[in-house]
Amino acid sequence: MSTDNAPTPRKIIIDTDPGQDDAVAILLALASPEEIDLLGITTVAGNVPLALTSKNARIICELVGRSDVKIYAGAEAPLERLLRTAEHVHGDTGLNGPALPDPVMPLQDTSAVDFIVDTLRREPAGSVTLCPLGPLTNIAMALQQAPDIAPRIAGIVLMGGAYFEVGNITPAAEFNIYVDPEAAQIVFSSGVPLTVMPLDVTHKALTTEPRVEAFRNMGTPVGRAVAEWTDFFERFDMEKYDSPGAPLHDPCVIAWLIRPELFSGRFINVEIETQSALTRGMTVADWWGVTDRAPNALFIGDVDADGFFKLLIDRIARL
Ligand SMILES: [Ca+2]
Repeated sequence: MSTDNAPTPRKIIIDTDPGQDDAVAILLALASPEEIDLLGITTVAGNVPLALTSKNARIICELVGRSDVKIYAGAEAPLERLLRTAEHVHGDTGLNGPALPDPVMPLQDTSAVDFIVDTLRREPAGSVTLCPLGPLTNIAMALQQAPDIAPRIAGIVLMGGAYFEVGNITPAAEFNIYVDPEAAQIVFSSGVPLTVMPLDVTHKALTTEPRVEAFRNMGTPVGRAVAEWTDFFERFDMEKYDSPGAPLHDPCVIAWLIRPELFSGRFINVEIETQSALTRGMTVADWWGVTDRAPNALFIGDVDADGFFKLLIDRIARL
């Protein structure tokens, strides 16, 4: 096959709080070198505290023999709030499910924020995409510390927020935005092109039994780990939502980079509620265009779930 017309893989940084669904997103990226050039992984406190998200990111990379991936620890707490975690969903380690060995690969000495800033200043403008899969603390800190990076970011493709599905951690707010709404406000007002994967779309990407079996039936350690991760957090979501499976939130971000045609949404204005005790962290999405506020985000609303899982299964099977 000629490589003359092969597109250059997109350079990305994954900012993450693993999390079983974060793990699947990272694996999808590592399994997709044609489309994705993973420059590094930055970790943030979210689903579990930073020490565990930083450990889990290394466990995930080592599971697939990728101890060469550079992993940078980031913020231990939100900008202005106490950390709220989600062990009730993800388990006490954040990565409950299969028994996996403690990692031996090191964390990098550089902080996550410095890595993000340095990378964006070093790489050609418009060539690096940020992929936040947790609270937006690191991204906001980078934008605050180095405002010059904003016009150099190709885009931010993030999992967070909700409109029609409203909240999962409070009646009004999705977890990632709720944990650090001030950081989210900085990101959503940054002027950087945003693509948002809210609960509205992730709740359509459910881990039904045949889909989980497809992972299990790969007969590989990675396929088995993905099935067991999914089994673990599925219990919580299936009971909560009375649904046939759990939403696989974070892989939607990486899948969009690889197969954007699987998704559809609207380019709209999205603002973050930071003041109200009742609706803190709500993504106020002008889906119906009832304000004059300028659009700032491609807010995804739908996904071809079968196509999404076919992509996931095809790619994870490579690992
Ligand atoms: Ca996450």
